[in-house]
Parts: sequence; C-alpha cells; structure tokens
Amino acid sequence: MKTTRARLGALIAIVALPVLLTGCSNDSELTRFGFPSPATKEGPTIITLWQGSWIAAGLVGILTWGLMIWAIVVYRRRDGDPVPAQTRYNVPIEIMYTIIPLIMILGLFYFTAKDQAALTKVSNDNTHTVNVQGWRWSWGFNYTDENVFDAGTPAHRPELWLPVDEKVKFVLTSPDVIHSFWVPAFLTKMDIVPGRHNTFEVTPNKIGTFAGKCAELCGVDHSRMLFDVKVVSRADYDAHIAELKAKGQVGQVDTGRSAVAGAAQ
Ligand SMILES: [Cu+2]
Repeated sequence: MKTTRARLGALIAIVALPVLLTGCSNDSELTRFGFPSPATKEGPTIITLWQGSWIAAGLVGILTWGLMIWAIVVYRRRDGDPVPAQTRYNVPIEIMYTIIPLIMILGLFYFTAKDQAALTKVSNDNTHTVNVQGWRWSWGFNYTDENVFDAGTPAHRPELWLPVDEKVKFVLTSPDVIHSFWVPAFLTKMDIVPGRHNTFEVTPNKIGTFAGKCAELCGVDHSRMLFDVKVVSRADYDAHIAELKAKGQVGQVDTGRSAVAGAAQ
C-alpha cells in the first residue's frame, strides 16, 4: 500500500510540477501562457484573465486526473477479484456533476464578461482617433484629427504610427468583405465588418514596432494583409504626420468605394 501511495504521489507531482513552476517564475512567455508581452495599458487585464482561466483549468485537470489515477491504481483488478458492484443512476452523483461544471462555467463567464465590458467600453475620452480601413488586401489609416492618411499594398506594408501613452480610438471600416484588425502585442483583435463602424480604444504604453495583421480569412491574399504599428514619442509622431502632409497625403484614403456603404454595392 505504501508503494502505491508513493507512486500516486509521484504521478501527481509530475502533473502539478509545470503549473507550480510557471506560478513561481517572473513575467515571461511561460507565465503568460504563450501570450506576448502586452504593449498597452489595457493588456494586463487580458493577461490576468488568460492566466486565471489556465490556472482554473489546471486545477480542475489535476483534481480530475488525480482522481482517475487514484481509482486506476488503488482499485485496479487483482487476481481472484470478483466483478465489483456496478453503480448506475446515482442521482446525487448525477446532480453533482451537473452543478459543479455549471458553477465553473458561470465563474469563467462572469470574469470574461466583466473584463470584456471594461475593455470594449468606448469612453470617448481618447486623445486622438484613427479610422482603420481594411480592404482586399491591405490597409489604410486615416488620422482623422490631423486629416492625413497613409495606405499600403500587399507588396508595401503600411505603417500605423501612434504616440505613446495617449489613448487612441480606432474606428474600423471595410469597403468590401469582413477583415479583422489584429495587433498581437495589443492583445486585442476586432472584426471589420462592411457597413459598420466597429470601435475600440487602447493606450499603447511601450515604444517600439509591433506586427499587425488581418485575422479573418478574407480571400486569396489574406496572408499578405500585414502592417506595422510604430509606437513613438509625441514629437516623433508629430514629425511623421508633418511628413505625410508634406507628401500630399491629406484627406482620407480613397478605396474607390465608400467604406460604410460598401456592403450595399
Ligand atoms: Cu483581410
């Protein structure tokens, strides 16, 4: 019996070790469960929700695997054992395994809904607004406050410039099909639906260049719908806007079709 317990303990330790290790080390891709380091003020909320979900799932997994392994090892068949009593229609057990998953799902739902409501709330206290236009197969960025734009092609990846520590409101529009505006380092992704103005706000808080892409399979060159996000100081941002102005990129990017009425065409 002692060796059985020792084996059981070793098995549980093997299952639990990765979870315990990830809980002990500092901020890393491992502790973020594969998520990138957040580059926005809102990012840590998403990281915490993601980590919490994994830890909850891990604990349920350890308990479930532990009980299974325990039952397999302790109640394994031995020579001469008769067929054990078969349990069927045990009402308390059936009620238990209906109610416990329900509680777990409601818990996940509560935390997800709470964070989602906070993250998608548009407070309109943003410093500036960028209208992101996604089309087959590139991107245009209308800096609406400054009345300048920049646009790319599949061969020429466009750049979206943002000043650091300033809240930006993105207004997403498409003149053709559904795309999805995704900057992995922002930990935020939102669909761009023709005929709609989908909107969200973030505050980039890390200077650097971050990759962006379309996350909705939109056609043959979907994989070429790439862009770069450059989070820079306010001075560099102003200089970039002046540069776009000097190049004559004043007004709004012309996609050839109205972004909002696109669905009807
Ligand atoms: Cu797309």
